[in-house]
Amino acid sequence: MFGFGEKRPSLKALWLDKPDALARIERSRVSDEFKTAARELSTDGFTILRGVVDGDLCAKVIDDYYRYARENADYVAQNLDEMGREKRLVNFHLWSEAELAVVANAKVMRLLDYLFDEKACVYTTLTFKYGTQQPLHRDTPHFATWPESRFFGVWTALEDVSAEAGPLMYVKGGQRFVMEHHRDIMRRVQRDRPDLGPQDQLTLALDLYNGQVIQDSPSAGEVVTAPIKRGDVAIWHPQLPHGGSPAVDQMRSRWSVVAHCAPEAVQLYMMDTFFHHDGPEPPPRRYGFLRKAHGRRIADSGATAYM
Ligand SMILES: O=C(O)CCC(=O)C(=O)O
Repeated sequence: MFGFGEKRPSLKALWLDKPDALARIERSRVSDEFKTAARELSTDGFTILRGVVDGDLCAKVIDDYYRYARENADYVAQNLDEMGREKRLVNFHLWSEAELAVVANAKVMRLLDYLFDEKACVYTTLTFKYGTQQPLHRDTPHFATWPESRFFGVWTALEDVSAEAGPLMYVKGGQRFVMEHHRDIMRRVQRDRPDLGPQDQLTLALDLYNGQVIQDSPSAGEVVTAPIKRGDVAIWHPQLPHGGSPAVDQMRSRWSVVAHCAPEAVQLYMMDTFFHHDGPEPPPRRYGFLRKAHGRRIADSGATAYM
């Protein structure tokens, strides 16, 4: 029986989202640490593995970033925000071997294999020097999969995160928050705004989707911030509303890298596909792989660039 507003579990749901998930975790032949992580992801949508990444490796990523910034000084200068801070850097793991080692961490990847029940790989990364202060959002429109929910955001702190720097925040248990279906949002936009071109309709659909997450998801659970130290790795469920809390000190660094991970055999799709693709079959493949690093396939998902 499923109550009003509850989502009927799909046959293709991630096993963590199925009604027998907790029993399956107890039966699993994995470490207690992995069981705890799976349990927290199933109930809260969020977990932290403490001290998984070596502190010196974290420091090396930051050193590499400064080397990159020196070698690309003009490009960096063109990518500052209104306060003079660098924007987020996409795919720095393709430039920095240290960052590649962070995002392909063997223990984290083994945990993802267990959570996906398939071999995991790295799609893209974002490296942040400062807190993002991003409003609560779901990642799903930007990392859509067929079957659904084959994605984890894997966020590593490269330094201890100060409370003033805008720590990660999330809605506890918010992965279960039921909102208007994204295809219905798009149909509504197409019906009500035929005057807009396809790109503007897409932007409006995303705004409406994000608006529902910001406005309504906090009623689904407590909004909490995560205390994270250098070398800790936070993992969130693809449907978890999360973001960056406001930074009291805007110039305080909050070095971190988030890797977007999926099973090797499942592709990640962007928001045009998320809002337009119908049916259970996946759209055509859209990217291949560059190489293997640390035993993991690394997707050919674009150059190192600010965004
Ligand atoms: O690092 C943060 O503050 C938030 C990151 C985030 O929300 C994301 O990468 O989706």
